[in-house]
Amino acid sequence: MLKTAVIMGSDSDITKLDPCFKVLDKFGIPYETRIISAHRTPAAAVDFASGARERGFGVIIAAAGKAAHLAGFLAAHTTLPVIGLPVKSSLEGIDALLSTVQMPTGIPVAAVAIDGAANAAVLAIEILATAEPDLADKLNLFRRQMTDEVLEKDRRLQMKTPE
Ligand code: RP5
Repeated sequence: MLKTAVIMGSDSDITKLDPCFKVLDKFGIPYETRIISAHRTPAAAVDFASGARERGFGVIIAAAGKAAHLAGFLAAHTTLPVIGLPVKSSLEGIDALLSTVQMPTGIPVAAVAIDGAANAAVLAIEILATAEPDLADKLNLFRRQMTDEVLEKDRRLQMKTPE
């Protein structure tokens, strides 16, 4: 299976990525994690993105806050799909969200919600699953479990609520 790269702009982002790691682990996805900054280590960002496909990566998750250029900067140096994860670090994360999604035509970044780390992982898995039928089966099971959980919560609520 192709690997997933999880890149964060600063070590201060790492706790925000816990839900992402949890989902990747749950699905048995091979991944590598790096701290690479579009602003503080731009050469490393170019090096990583430009060589990522040859090194066996299929998708890149890029988490950054503030003027979050990491996802876009990586996307500029690879044709792998890049998922931007805007981190709430200042201005409620709106700065990072807009910096992540407002990409020029031809260099897209697929963005998830502010601090939406779990969904970044789910989206990465959905991308990988286009070439991995077993992974698609696991995603279907994951969806069914979510559905069952909500139905069960609703059933319990109905039992508590007087008619
Ligand atoms: C971004 O600026 C990082 O991704 C982080 O979310 C934010 C603050 O970084 P530090 O100043 O804490 O290193 O580049």
